[in-house]
Amino acid sequence: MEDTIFDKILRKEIPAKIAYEDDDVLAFHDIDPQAPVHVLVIPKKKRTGVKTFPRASAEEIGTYMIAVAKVASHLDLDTDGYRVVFNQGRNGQQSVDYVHAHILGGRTLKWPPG
Ligand code: DGP
Repeated sequence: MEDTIFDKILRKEIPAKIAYEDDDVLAFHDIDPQAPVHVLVIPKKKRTGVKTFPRASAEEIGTYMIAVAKVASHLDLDTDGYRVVFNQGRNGQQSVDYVHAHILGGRTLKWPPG
């Protein structure tokens, strides 16, 4: 698997503003925020994208998704709400081949997305 910028952030080789960390995930603020709160959550066990999830266990993906919700809660977004986005592949505009959940909040978000 190709080494990505998120592998380097996880290894603390390059800096990021960490929002949350536990045994399973690392969450850090997006360098190009699209909302007042824009945090990326990556699993410590690397997966390149959502399309690999069918090859993972329900426990692995369940643990990851529960952690995404925990991070949103930790960011105090439960009351007003938020959006979770996964970009997958070229049409999804995925630019980093390390799976990451975008948590967007802090304002009313538009729908549909572009
Ligand atoms: P995506 O298009 O879904 O692959 O989103 C990748 C996101 O990663 C994008 O919103 C910008 C963010 N990003 C890229 N490089 C860095 C970085 O070095 N640090 C941080 N904090 N975010 C980054």
